[in-house]
Amino acid sequence: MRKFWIDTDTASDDAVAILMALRWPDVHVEGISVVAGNVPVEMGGRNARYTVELCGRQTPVYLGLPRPLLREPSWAYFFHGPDGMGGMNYLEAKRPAENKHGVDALIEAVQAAPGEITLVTLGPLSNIATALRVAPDIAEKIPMCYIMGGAAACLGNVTPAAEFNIWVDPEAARMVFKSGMPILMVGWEHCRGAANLDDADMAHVRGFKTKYADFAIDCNAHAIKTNAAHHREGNPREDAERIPDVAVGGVDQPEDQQQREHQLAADAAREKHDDLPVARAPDRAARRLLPSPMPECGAKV
Ligand SMILES: [Ca+2]
Repeated sequence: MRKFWIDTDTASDDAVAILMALRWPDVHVEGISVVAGNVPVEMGGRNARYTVELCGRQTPVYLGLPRPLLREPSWAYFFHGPDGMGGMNYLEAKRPAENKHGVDALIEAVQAAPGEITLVTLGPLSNIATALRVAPDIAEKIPMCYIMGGAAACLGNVTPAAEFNIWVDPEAARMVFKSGMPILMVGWEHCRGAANLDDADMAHVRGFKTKYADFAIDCNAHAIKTNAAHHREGNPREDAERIPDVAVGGVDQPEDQQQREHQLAADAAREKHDDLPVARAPDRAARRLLPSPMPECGAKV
């Protein structure tokens, strides 16, 4: 079994990514740390715990940093709904969040199994930057960190240059990208096009008639509506919904197609660049990312 650790600001797209990881046949999720991002950390924890319970798992969920390292939080209720889960008002999960900080839990897990735990990040990098600052040795004990974030080869989704996860905490992103940890960035460019579900795709998923399939579409109800309102014209695929966060799918790229670049630099100087923070590829990195299309989903939804 492959061991994963997921760091997430759990709103609806991350919930589906967590569902996929928990249902993936040869993956064991060792733990989930939550960070402030789309929603406050407590709400993200609640959403992650609900998703874990839905999947019938006992995966521990730890709360991490409640805000970016230096900047004020910037929530995304407008997109994911007032609960981050499409306004579905899911019940509180029975199992509470663990009584340990998410950063400590991540460090302990990596140090207990050096070289074994693949890190997947789905939100701002505040937790990961802090973990690397507290325990820099984990950078060489994590075989690969898959980061959903940045916009190296397309327009961003917050500003023309900035993707949300990097924009929220660019200082943390810079620390992570400079840490020496092996990183594969799954940027916003891979969240467009074929990564989106159109109406026919969503009907197909509904056709599975499982609680997982319904959950995957239902919790994204607000995101689907908002996305459609923002993109009334253009490519139908671009109008469709991005479900799930693509970083989990990116992990299963065949090894020989993975383009690894360890020296990406996150440009944290928002002021310097007129509010245009971006995960910036200073050399050839922008052309050395994951190929499209994304792989077929191996998880049973
Ligand atoms: Ca996220």
